[in-house]
Amino acid sequence: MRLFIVLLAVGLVACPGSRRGEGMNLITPPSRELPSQRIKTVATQQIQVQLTEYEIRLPDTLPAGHQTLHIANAGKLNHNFAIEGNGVSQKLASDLTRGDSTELGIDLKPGTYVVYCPVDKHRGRGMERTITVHQ
Ligand SMILES: [Cu+2]
Repeated sequence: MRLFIVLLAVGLVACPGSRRGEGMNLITPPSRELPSQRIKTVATQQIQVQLTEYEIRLPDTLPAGHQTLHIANAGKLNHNFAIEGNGVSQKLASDLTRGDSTELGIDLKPGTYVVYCPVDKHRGRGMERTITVHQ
């Protein structure tokens, strides 16, 4: 932002100096491209998680930051979703029944996390994954 203001100020100052204003047309376009390229990095993502017997489907790697997990029970039994690691320990307040879905907001820091289903013995039957959060 500061760079943008400086370039804009230079463009305004340079304009009266050049008699026909042609110099300003050369300077202005680059100063507009810089800020718009930076805005692209700000994005809200929703990560899809599917729970079935006996598997948790979600990406192996997730980006750091505040993420929203959309968690759906795509199986027949009741399932839940827990995530632990890097000081995080969260799970859904209530189990998801068949066909049910919910959202879980979570702040992720870079590192390794374990996600699993805490219902009955589902974790030992395959509902456990290790995921990596990258910068
Ligand atoms: Cu389960």
